[in-house]
Formats: sequence, C-alpha cells, structure tokens
Amino acid sequence: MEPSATPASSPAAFAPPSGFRLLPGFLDAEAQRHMAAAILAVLEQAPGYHATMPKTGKPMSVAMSNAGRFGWYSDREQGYRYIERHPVTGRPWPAIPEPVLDVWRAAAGFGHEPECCLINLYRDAAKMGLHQDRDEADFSAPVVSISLGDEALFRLGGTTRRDPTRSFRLASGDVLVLGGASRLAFHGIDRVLPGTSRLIPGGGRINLTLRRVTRP
Ligand SMILES: O=C(O)CCC(=O)C(=O)O
Ligand SMILES: [Mn+2]
Repeated sequence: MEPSATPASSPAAFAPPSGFRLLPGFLDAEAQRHMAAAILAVLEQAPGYHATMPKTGKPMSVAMSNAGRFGWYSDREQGYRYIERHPVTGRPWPAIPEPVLDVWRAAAGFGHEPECCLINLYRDAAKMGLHQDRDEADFSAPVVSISLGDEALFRLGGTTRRDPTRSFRLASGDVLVLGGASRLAFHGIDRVLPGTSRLIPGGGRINLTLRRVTRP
C-alpha cells in the first residue's frame, strides 16, 4: 500500500513555543543595504568557509563566517564549538558591526551585548537541517536572527524533535527572536527562494545569528 501523503506542516497542531517572536520588516530597505555592506566588509576580513559535520566530516552547504569575540565552528574531529580565531586566517574575528548590535539592543530585551554574530551565506541550494542552538553556556539570553537577501522557508518546531513543525517565509529585513522556551526550539531552513531579492551581490541569502556564548 502507498503510504498516505503526510502534509509538510500541520498548522492545527502547531503552536510556537512561548518567547518566539517574528518581527516582519524590522529593517527597511535602506537599513538592509547598510547592514549588507557592513557584513560584506566583515567577509573581506574573515572569508566564508564550509564547516564540516562532527564524525562524518561532511561539509555544510551554507558558507559561514563570524563577527564578535567568538565564532561558531564545527569540524569532524572536535565537533560544534566556539573559537576565538578564524579557522583559516588565524586572525581574531572582526567586531560585530554597530547596526547589527543595534538590532540586538532593540529586540533582545537582554542587558548584555551579544558575543557572536554567526554569518550564514546561502547560495544555490544551500539549506540547514532541523536543529537546536545549544552550544552556548547559558540559554537565558535569546537568539536574535536577521534575514537579508533572498526569502527563505524557515521551519520551526518545539523543544523536542518529535514536536509538530511549521514552515513560513522569512523575507529580507525580518528579525526573529528565540527567547524563553523557544530558545531551545528546533528550527532550520528548508530552502531559499532564489531571485526573490537583489540585495546580496551574486544572489542568495545572508542570515545573521546573534548569541551570547558565555554566562554574563
Ligand atoms: O538561516 C537561518 O535563518 C537560521 C540559521 C540557524 O539556525 C543557525 O545558524 O543556527
Ligand atoms: Mn540555529
């Protein structure tokens, strides 16, 4: 017997964990251009790399770099972690650009600055599987995420992998806050919708994920 088609999402059963906030259009077009330019300048200093999966060593489809004291990194040998220097250049990460810090200050509701701005660059068919952000020492600070460039289908679930999930579109300038219970919500990027923005030279999507890494 053919298995019955399972809908990709089950809206009736889905309720986002508390503390989840979507702020559509948080950045206007001018602010997006300004921020994209600041991030492209960071990428000149700290070029994107493809981190590899723990154990398998499979490269991730998303190119990554970082700004801030800590950068998120992964390789086959040591797995997911934060490092204070670029894995290829050996240099400290560039500072988090001021307009990016301003988004955190306005949206996080947390009295301490972020310590990591992970820069994810999605080109072509790059995507990100469902995961939790849990490599930080403290989950009391929210995660603040900024979308720039092409639209993406973002998938949000609950705090266990079995919970129902729902996907929705994120557009350039949208900001997400994962605070409270949603700090440990499963999430991922199903796919990017190519050609939906002209913000990023060469096309694609940049996501900035702002996090505390240490306990303040
Ligand atoms: O690209 C996104 O919107 C999500 C990125 C993400 O979840 C991560 O880097 O941990
Ligand atoms: Mn994440």
